[in-house]
Amino acid sequence: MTRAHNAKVMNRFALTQRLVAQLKHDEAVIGGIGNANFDLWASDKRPQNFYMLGSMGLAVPIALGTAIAQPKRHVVALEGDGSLLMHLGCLATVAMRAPKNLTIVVWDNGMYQITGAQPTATAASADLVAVARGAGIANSAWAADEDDFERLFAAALKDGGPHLIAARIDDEPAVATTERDPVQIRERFMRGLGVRG
Ligand SMILES: Cc1ncc(C[n+]2csc(CCOP(=O)(O)OP(=O)(O)O)c2C)c(N)n1
Repeated sequence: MTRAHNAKVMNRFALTQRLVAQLKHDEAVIGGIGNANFDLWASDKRPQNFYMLGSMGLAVPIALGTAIAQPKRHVVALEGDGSLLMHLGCLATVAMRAPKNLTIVVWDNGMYQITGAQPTATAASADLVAVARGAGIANSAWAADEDDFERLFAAALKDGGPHLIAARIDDEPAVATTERDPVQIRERFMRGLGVRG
């Protein structure tokens, strides 16, 4: 079992591209505020992607609601460590509802990068995989390296969830910024999910 301190430090954009390349069935992907959704936007502008603007910690709650509303569709949440730390309670709710079609990916760079790289608690002592397991998400793991990340994500898409995959990442800034139009983002996502004509 890989632990936080011996997981390889990887790159968020490279991993996001690998993740998107595995999507084949119109899976929904919810990008959390800032870098998580910027790199998702840069990887592929799928209509099933949703880009959270403004508030931290909402990728998992939005993904949970989507997974419950559309149980046949796999739903992926991409969230930074700082944002997940702000909303840790959502992990316990995910475990309690236990949607089989939900995968959470945490990008852990140990900092609030986009607001000036202030350190988060994961830089000191918090281990988000241990937290997720404690909340009741048994299928929670650190990705040891890029290949392990791909393997864990493929297994999550195939096997019953919920799953949480944590990746240690470097401090490279995101490669692009998402369009800042919440109405467009919402409308495209709803069309992508087939709930708006
Ligand atoms: C509720 C809330 N508090 C504070 C902010 C300001 N803020 C925006 S992004 C961010 C840091 C996000 O950190 P993390 O999720 O770890 O992503 P990173 O920037 O490291 O990629 C902060 C503090 C906010 N947008 N919403």
